[in-house]
Amino acid sequence: MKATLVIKNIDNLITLKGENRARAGKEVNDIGLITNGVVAIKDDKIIFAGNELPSNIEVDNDTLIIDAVGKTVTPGLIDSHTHVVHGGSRENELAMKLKGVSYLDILASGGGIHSTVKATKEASFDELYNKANKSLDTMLSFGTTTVEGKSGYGIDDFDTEIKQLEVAKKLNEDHPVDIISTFMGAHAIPKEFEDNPDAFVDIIIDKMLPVVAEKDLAKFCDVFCEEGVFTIDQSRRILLKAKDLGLGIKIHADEIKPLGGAELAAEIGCISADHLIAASDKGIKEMAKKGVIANLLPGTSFNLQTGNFAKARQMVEEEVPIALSTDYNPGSCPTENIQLIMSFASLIMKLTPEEVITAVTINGAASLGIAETHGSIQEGKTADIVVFDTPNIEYLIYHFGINHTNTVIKNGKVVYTK
Ligand code: IZC
Ligand code: ZN
Repeated sequence: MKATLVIKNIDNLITLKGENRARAGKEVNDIGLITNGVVAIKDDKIIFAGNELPSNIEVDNDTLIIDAVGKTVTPGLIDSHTHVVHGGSRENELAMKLKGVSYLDILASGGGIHSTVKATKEASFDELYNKANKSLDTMLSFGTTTVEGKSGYGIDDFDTEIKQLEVAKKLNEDHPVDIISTFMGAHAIPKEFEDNPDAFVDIIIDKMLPVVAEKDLAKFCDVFCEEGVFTIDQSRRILLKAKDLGLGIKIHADEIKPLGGAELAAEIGCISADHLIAASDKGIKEMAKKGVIANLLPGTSFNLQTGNFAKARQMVEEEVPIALSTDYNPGSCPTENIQLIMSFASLIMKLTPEEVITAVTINGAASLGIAETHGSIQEGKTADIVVFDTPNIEYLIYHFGINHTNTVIKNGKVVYTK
């Protein structure tokens, strides 16, 4: 078999070798580290990862060779919670936030998500496409090879919800980074439904979700379950309908107020519950029991300026599998930089480098239902790989705030070099 690409002399090759599923608890300590490693790729698949190329793998003049001496190689990073397709920006909220006005107060007064809804409605398909395309370029430069992207800036304007999902679909076809779409019409209560939010929930259930499922516009459905947004009961109704229609289900749970979102995620079988800053001890235990992935977003905690972060160590002790994402959005986490999130996860939430790397690779893949094909460097899996210009993963996390990416390989092709 002839290799099309070989990465050789890798100081630290982090394979995440093991079963194609989310990892939790102590098993996360084993990230499949190989020193002085080599990876061989044929077309878009990994054909070998280990110490010495076996004799049945041929290398000739057409094989691209990358020398990774002094470098660290990981699976392509997976950013499994973003709101990447949106119009406008919200830096106008900064002055208010600095004065102590909270995220939920800004939302309740008609700003926040509502201002992005307006900007997204007003933006053309091409404007949304070009803006998100630029963000994907930035994400790729930081080592992200797959992102999840949510709708939710049309809310009751279903055409805008569909426009967002179609932009994501086109970008998935055109851009090297894969986008997996989530329908999130239940992102805010539209002003017209303030006195009767259940009527909007009915519209999502009866009018929107069936179309999203029928047109195959999204793989997942998500709800912003939060005080002043969607209640536990409303979230349950929406997500159960989505599940019925064959969509995977996710939830923005206990981000700010402890409503019991973690418990609901366990009850109805969400693949992930995201944020969890205010999750209860009981909710964490129930998530562990059901294997719900905790998708933690420390960049959002940082941006909300409350000083509250998810109880990541407790979740690890309870054996909840953990993913980590940027939550890239214009309001509560305007950054595409997953490496910064990895540093926050370790320096603030006290996750170990092994826990962090697992969270942004195989566990991120599992939270998107793609662990069979993505998230680890193993024979037969998709060749999505990052070469970092760092001697080890500790350095990648500890030397924070800069871009350590040297080379990104997507589907077996070099798509970014420094
Ligand atoms: O635009 O504020 N938390 N949704 C829930 C967001 C943040 C995105 C936004
Ligand atoms: Zn979010």
